[in-house]
Amino acid sequence: MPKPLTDEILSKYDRDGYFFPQKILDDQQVAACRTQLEKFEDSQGKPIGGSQRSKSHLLFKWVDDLMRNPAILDPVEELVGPNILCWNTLFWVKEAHSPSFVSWHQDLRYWGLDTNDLVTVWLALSPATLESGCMHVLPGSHRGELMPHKDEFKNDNMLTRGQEISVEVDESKAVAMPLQPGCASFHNGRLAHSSGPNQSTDRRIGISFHYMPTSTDQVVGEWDSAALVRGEDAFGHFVLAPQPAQDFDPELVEFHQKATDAVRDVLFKDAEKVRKTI
Ligand SMILES: O=C(O)CCC(=O)C(=O)O
Repeated sequence: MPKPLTDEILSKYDRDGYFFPQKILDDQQVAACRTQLEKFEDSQGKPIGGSQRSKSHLLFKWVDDLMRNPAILDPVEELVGPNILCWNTLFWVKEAHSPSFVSWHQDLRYWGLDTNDLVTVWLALSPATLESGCMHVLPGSHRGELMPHKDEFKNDNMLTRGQEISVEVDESKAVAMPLQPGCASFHNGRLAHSSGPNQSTDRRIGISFHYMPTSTDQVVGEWDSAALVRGEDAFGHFVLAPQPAQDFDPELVEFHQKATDAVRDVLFKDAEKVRKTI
């Protein structure tokens, strides 16, 4: 069996904190996912939003299936080891011609997780291009101390607190990560990243999956949950999330509410303002 990641990719990840593109889904699978999302949006008469964006594997069986897809987990296992939790799954939808953006930030600054080994897999379900606002990363910024951030709460910022790195980011060193539908980027949770508005005629649809070793602990919130997606959990730091048998299973909807409230409390810790949903 060939290794899921070459030695070259592994050393690039170690040095730069990211790699892309990694093919995950074929065109048919991408179309099936997009249809599921957009059928749901049609049924509720509005785009996915608020807390539906977060821990979405608890609401949608197809997202839970994606979170456990071996094409994602095999490379993730090479990066975080055999016992893997998925802490969150998040939708990142920028509508066509939308000013929505994501300021420069480092995720592990805000998540209360005591690991350096968290990996984010960002999967494109529509073209993520320079025009549609693909992600940019700052190579090597996962090393050393986390940078200081400040909260700006700008309206079009998709981040909870509009948090942004408050020291100068040398954008001339930034690398764009354009992705075709069905491809993913992998980046370390300490890596600085951002993205611009969507100036294209299609929606830019992505889902991020946040994987970490089972040894990780939540050191800010008192209660937190994560899905065990591979191996065993010998630590018990997180309540293990149930797996949906169908979309919007009532018991899981209740669990989702509790789980996303807990994430919101961690994300807004010490913030001056708190949004009701995340
Ligand atoms: O979707 C984006 O543009 C940003 C995503 C992001 O910040 C993340 O996945 O951590």
